[in-house]
Amino acid sequence: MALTAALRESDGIWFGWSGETGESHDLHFETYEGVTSATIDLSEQDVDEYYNGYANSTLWPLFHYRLDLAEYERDYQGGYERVNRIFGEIIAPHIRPDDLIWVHDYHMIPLGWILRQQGMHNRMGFFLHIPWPPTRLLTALPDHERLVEALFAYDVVGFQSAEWLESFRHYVTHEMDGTVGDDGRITVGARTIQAICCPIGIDAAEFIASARSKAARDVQMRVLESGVGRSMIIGVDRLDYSKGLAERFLGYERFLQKHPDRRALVYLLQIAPPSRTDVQSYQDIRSNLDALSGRINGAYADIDWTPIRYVNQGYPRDSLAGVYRAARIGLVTSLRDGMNLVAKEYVAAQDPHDPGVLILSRFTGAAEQLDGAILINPYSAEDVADAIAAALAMPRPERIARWRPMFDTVKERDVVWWRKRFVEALEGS
Ligand code: ADQ
Repeated sequence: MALTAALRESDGIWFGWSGETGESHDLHFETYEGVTSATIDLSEQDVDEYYNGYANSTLWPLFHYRLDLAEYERDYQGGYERVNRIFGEIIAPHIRPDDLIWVHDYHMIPLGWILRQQGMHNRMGFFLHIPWPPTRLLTALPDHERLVEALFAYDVVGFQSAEWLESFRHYVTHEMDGTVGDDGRITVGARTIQAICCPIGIDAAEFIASARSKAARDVQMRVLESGVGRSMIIGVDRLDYSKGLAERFLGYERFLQKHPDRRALVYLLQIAPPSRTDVQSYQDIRSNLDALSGRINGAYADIDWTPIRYVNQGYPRDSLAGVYRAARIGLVTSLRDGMNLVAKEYVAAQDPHDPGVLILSRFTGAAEQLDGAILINPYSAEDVADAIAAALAMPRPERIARWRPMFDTVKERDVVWWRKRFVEALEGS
């Protein structure tokens, strides 16, 4: 979504995995709403080793500080490098000498290096959507040097927050004998690259318009009517252990314990569609949350009140906008998150005259930008419970005073701002 407008304007091509399995690596071209995509299928072994394996069972947990969940298998690493090589060899003949190449996320770190090996001299950039881990965690990855060295094939490397950029610089200066110049450029050996902080935004104009659409208003009314005057707390996340969903439920439970008089005045709507269901740790989180929500509802529910409404499906964007607008509190408890766009969507969807309160984990990239939120430590159930109590009691003038600057940031630093900032750096201007 973030790249659609950029690709349309620059007549660019989106290249990647089709999401399908198949034995041939033929390129399929497709044009939809002015954007051309070129995709290939991957074999089952590729998907196991590369996508479910190295990308989502090794790099994702490690980069989200979950060393306990990271799995190291040589086959996974081999699959990751093999599939990146396949991507590189297939796309190389379609690249013109003056094309800008923008590679996205942890699945594709070595792609730039592979393209350089094919003789490409194009300007190439890489953007990491997830956190960059502290050096001492990253060094637990076998062959971490090889992975980071591959990033030096790019001209520009972008991070979501100043914290992730700082961790990257720390690694480069401590593990690679690199130097950071006064202009922020990083040199290792003969290569100098630009590493920048470039926080991603949402399509704010579109989201604000969605929140005012008839579809959103209908959903907002439906939600408000079903809540019969109770304040709603909203959580929207892919079912992923990095999102701190168990911590969210436990923090909310602590609030219910501490404030018996306010119990029936509030409820939590958690929307969490399953993701990466072939990976064991994702199956575990699902059963853990089913049990936890069942236990909390069993312990506190009354004949006319259910404390947690837990929904495992996706919704269209305008419906989500209506749900956000109906919520008195937006609750984001990620244990680590590169950015967290849900926080920005929640802010964009609010009624300017009566906005809700954003409670935001300090461990998200978004926390660097949204300081009008109540910032919390999601590992502390007390902290989450106190924030819920404070948000429910917050008078309207304070809610507006906190929300307004966040709204301005979400609007100004939107997806267009993000894309321009990165592409300008990539063009070398
Ligand atoms: P994600 O981990 O997927 O993204 P996030 O930034 O919150 O996390 O984006 C999720 C998106 O999915 C939001 O736009 C949200 O509206 C949508 N979504 C979630 N549940 C939904 C549902 N039930 N129905 C419909 N839509 C739903 C990764 C990184 C983040 C980073 C983004 C972008 O992990 O840290 O912010 O990339 O760079």
